[in-house]
Amino acid sequence: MSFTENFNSSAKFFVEQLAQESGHEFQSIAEKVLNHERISVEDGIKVIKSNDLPVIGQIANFVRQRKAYEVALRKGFDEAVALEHTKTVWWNTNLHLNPTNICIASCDFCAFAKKPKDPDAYTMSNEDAVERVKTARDEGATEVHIVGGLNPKCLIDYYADLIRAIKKEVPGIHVKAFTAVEIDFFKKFEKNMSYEEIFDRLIEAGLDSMPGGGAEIFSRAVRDEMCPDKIPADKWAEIHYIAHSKGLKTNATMLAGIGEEPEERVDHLDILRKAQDKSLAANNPNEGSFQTFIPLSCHYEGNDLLERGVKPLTGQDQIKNIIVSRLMLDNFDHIKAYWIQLGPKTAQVALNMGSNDLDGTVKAERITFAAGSKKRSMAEEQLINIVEGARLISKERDTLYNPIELSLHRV
Ligand code: V47
Repeated sequence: MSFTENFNSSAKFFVEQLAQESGHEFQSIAEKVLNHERISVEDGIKVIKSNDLPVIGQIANFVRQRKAYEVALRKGFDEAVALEHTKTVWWNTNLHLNPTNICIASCDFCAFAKKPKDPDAYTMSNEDAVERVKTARDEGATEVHIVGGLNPKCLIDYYADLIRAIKKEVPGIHVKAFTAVEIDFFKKFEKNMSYEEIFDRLIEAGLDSMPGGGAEIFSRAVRDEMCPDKIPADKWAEIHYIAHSKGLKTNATMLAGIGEEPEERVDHLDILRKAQDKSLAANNPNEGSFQTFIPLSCHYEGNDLLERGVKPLTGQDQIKNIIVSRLMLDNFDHIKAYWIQLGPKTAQVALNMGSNDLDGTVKAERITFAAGSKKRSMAEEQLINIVEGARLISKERDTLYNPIELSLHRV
């Protein structure tokens, strides 16, 4: 029996109806979605430019439900569990660790980075960083998410030692670390090492997966204006491809609200969709590929973007970024509503508009906090309340989306 025969939801009925409404502006997108056909870049632009949230939100909600069902079956769960996953929102218990804020890059939106002589500049010692991970583990963390500034004093030796020390003291923790921008930075100082060798070294030290930062907006024009030092889209994608070939799961992000046009957001998603096609076709060990997409929303304290006339995202824009990413990224299993940047209430709305993940407890977020976010950590009960308030089922996961009760990383 097919998913659509077996699965009932108002989102499914809505999309089926819409697919028959000849003349409706979203009829052909509904038809494509029902038939598992990929929507085009032009379709994505139509969605992102629409203000009809109830319609596009229901289509994305249907896609979220169907994707959850298919992913569950692919992972070997039975039909009953797959149906439960159509109503499930995942979250994890995690720690964000930023070992250094010293950064030689100059990204106009970033309020976290400091120059070496800045009184607020810091670099953590190995012992200090490990202590933070130990404390987080004692509080239930299954993951440490490590990213830092581009600091010429914190290169591959510093980080390999750090990961090794973390794994020695806290063996059960999953280490998700380094953006593609950092991997490229390490390589610049290791002239004789290839990206492959950089990954081999870090994996040997204990690297388990990679986060999705540093993608910003792939558009060359916006990159040149906002973050000229950052590696271009093809390099970012190449580094993730190599990580995938090593059997790592990685994530991908898009930072919106930095002066880009809606079309440039859809192009960004198209680049990611093609990159994922390439990795999936490669049949990598451990299904090395992208796992989750996270639409980010720029915050403006500590930068001058608003003074320069950049238009901040509205709540509607934020939800549309969730919707369009769920519709465009048909080959990504998960779309994250990153509550730190959306705020708990918008994140809650996103859960019935395409997202199936909230990120986690996070504990000590610094990057968005430096730019003005109000909260940098959340208790598990609050995460559960957000999910249940959206009338969905809350489930704790590990980094690789194993339900916590089945996870090797369980505390
Ligand atoms: O790469 C920088 C962005 C990213 C600002 O992979 C800003 O699971 C908002 O990548 N306002 C870091 N955003 C965060 C990130 C992330 C977060 C959660 C989960 C995952 C994951 C990844 O934050 C940076 C940059 O794109 N950023 N400055 C700012 N002012």
